[in-house]
Amino acid sequence: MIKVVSFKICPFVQRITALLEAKHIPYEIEYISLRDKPNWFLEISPHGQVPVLITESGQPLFESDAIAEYIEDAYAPLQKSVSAEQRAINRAWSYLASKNYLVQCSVQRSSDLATLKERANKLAKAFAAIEGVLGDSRYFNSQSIGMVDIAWLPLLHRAAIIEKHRCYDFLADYPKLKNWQQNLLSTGLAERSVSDDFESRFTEFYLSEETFLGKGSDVCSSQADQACITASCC
Ligand SMILES: N[C@@H](CCC(=O)N[C@@H](CS)C(=O)NCC(=O)O)C(=O)O
Repeated sequence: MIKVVSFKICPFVQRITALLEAKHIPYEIEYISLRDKPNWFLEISPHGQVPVLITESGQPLFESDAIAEYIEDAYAPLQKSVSAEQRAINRAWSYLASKNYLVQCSVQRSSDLATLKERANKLAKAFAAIEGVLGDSRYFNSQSIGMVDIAWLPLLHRAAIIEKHRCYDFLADYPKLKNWQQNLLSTGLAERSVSDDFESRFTEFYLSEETFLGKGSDVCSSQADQACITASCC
């Protein structure tokens, strides 16, 4: 059986587990501490990062983009008859998501409003870009879930958790993205691709007393703050 080496709140891992879930591919998962990485992990992960996926034949794979492409190539494709051109387009929009995972993490960890605004601007560029190409279909330019949906799921899931716990919506300026987020979340893939305690682990880290978002009363104090954080006024 496939094995995924994981860290509970890692978005790169969630992209991989979401893809496995979407394709109904059985897998086991092993969580490790990134502060105290086991030797066996360092031997199979050249850069010491999760996710690592160990294939059914025992081959360790690293780098989430490569792992996602392996899962798509080695198992029945998520969407049938995707042309080479469309596959390249899908990969490009997927890379835009994965390049912004750490950006979103840094936004969420910002300790003050000025830092949060500066970092959120970068994330907003990616959101604005995809807003511009989303159509009226349920998922990314399709009525069925595809690779781009899976790549964007961690970003949209995390934005939803922040919105639920704080009156702060990273997607407020992007109606199509918001709609896409709701459609994706309604599949249940977000929950199925993380551990049962994901939300509490996530909020403990990103909505702690150390983060601006965690100091809820400051963020929620006025609608003006909310608008200013998300909009181009920043
Ligand atoms: N480019 C890597 C990034 C993965 C990554 O940054 N993973 C983080 C956890 S979310 C990690 O393992 N950090 C530990 C470290 O860098 O030492 C990928 O796409 O797989």
